Amino acid sequence: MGQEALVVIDVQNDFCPDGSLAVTDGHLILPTVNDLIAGFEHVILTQDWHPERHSSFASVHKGREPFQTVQMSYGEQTLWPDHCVQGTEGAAFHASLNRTKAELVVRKGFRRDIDSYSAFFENDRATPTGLAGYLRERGIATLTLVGLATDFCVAYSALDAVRLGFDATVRLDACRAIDLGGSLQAMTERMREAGVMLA
Ligand code: VGL
Ligand code: ZN
Repeated sequence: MGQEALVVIDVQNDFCPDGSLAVTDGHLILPTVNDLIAGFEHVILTQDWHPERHSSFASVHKGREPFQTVQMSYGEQTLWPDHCVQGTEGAAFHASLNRTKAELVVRKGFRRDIDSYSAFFENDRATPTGLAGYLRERGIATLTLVGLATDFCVAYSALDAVRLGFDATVRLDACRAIDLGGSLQAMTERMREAGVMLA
């Protein structure tokens, strides 16, 4: 079965109340996430890390508003408020997140022309972040995923994890969703169908 790791997705200020892409009650997961961190031998964090004027920001698309979708070279892309800009307070981890034990921080979304929801692949579903190779080299085969947001970065990461042959469990009590047009239910179903364990 190999080793197990906890993957903590995007617990950053911009996804918490008062952040620019606030996830309702996002901060409420912190006690549970910190308890899980304490119990895992291996902990990996991801950090959404966009350059200014990133192509996923509605502000760079004339006449478009946040939460609309546009067609990109790699497919459909939801447009977001500016968020998690490299080096800003919004991109920093929430102050209550216990990151002492983190063995790896995966930054993603740092290429201006492509977004990256998943911890494994950018939104073209083909450009790897390097996480799969890192886990395999370290003999880590079983993942528990938590964080923000359930229906975007957590779900895409979990779907890629099972596609790549990892065992993946999402702890829904340690996640919160954006829920855009039914995306929470849709992505929960996709995860279940794909063999992601939901706990
Ligand atoms: C996320 C939208 C845009 C997430 C990141 O962490 O779920 N969602 N960037
Ligand atoms: Zn983002």
